[in-house]
Amino acid sequence: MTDFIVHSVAGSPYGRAVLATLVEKGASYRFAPVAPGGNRQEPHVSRHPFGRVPVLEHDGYMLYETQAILRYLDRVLPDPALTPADPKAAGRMDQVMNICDWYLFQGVNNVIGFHRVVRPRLMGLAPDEAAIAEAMPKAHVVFNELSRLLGGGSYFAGDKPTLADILVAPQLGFLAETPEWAPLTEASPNLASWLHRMEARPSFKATTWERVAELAKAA
Ligand SMILES: N[C@@H](CCC(=O)N[C@@H](CS)C(=O)NCC(=O)O)C(=O)O
Repeated sequence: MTDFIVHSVAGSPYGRAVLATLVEKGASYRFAPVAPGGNRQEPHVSRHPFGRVPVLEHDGYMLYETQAILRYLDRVLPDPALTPADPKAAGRMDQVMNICDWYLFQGVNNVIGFHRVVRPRLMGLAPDEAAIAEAMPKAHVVFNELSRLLGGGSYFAGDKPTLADILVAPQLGFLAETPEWAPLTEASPNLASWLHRMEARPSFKATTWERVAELAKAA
């Protein structure tokens, strides 16, 4: 039985974090594609008044905001745990998740990833080079800080992946497709190795843009 419904679009990094969490948990789910441009129209705005994706539906319970969804899934599907038991490690996980939302997505991925990947692929438009150049100083700060927090560890909050790794990896996966990736990771090769580690996981192989587009087509 499919317990979980994920309303999202193929290619959404936040949507991918939800799907990857469900795969990590071994849960069955249904992908419910939001039509192109339909995120700001009914029926989607009744699910998400801010017109974003993803939205999780579980037994009639509706939840948006990816961090809330990931934490909810970790509570209702406790095995394997994706939140460290140790308070300091859990604090680090929460910190990295907030860096993702406040600094990595806002002003970095929603500019560079949008102009380099989304605009050309979905809209057939050329990237705005000036906007990308303007986002680079902030991008360097974010990459340097994520690299510092990761240090020599395998994952951000211990020796196993947590919700932080699952939230950040789709965002960096997007940026890895851009020419900005090489200068951004020049001083932070640990982030590039970490991304390879994350992308090798079955949960990330199962949730690439192409794989989710297939799910959307079959829905
Ligand atoms: N704070 C939201 C952000 C979600 C978000 O911005 N999603 C993007 C796709 S990755 C989106 O819906 N963009 C559509 C738009 O802005 O029109 C969350 O954590 O779920």
